[in-house]
Amino acid sequence: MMRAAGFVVVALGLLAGCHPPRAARAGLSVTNARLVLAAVPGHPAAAYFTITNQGSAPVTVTGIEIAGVGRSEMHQTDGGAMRSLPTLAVPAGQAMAFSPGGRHVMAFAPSATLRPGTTGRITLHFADGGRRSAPLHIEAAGGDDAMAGMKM
Ligand SMILES: [Cu+2]
Repeated sequence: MMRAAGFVVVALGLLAGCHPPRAARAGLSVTNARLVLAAVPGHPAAAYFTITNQGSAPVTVTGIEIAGVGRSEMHQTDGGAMRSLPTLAVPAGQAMAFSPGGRHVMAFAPSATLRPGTTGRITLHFADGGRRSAPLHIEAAGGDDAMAGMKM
């Protein structure tokens, strides 16, 4: 019984492609983080940033937390639709961008205290239990609503 359980854990680890990422977080940076509010107050906002992993091991982002937001999810846009990204692996030596039309963080129930021109905070959670925070620039909705036309 113990052996079977151990095998399952190892197999899941291989499937997820995860190595112990603890040491790698030293080389992690989160840059250019911004939250674009929806044109309609209270509608989901979209957050974008770039994560760079200059460590020697891959890291896996397992969740996003944004101060003043009810719930944040990582999404991937595919054509006109989007799907949930439960986790995101960032290989060693690589940068991954969240940008309009691609990966984004959907921020549900943004508080009215998140005003354009102010700076908030975004926190990334990693598979090893670690976290990394960065300043988050709050922006008004531009001409193109990032979420407009998207089908869940
Ligand atoms: Cu989305």
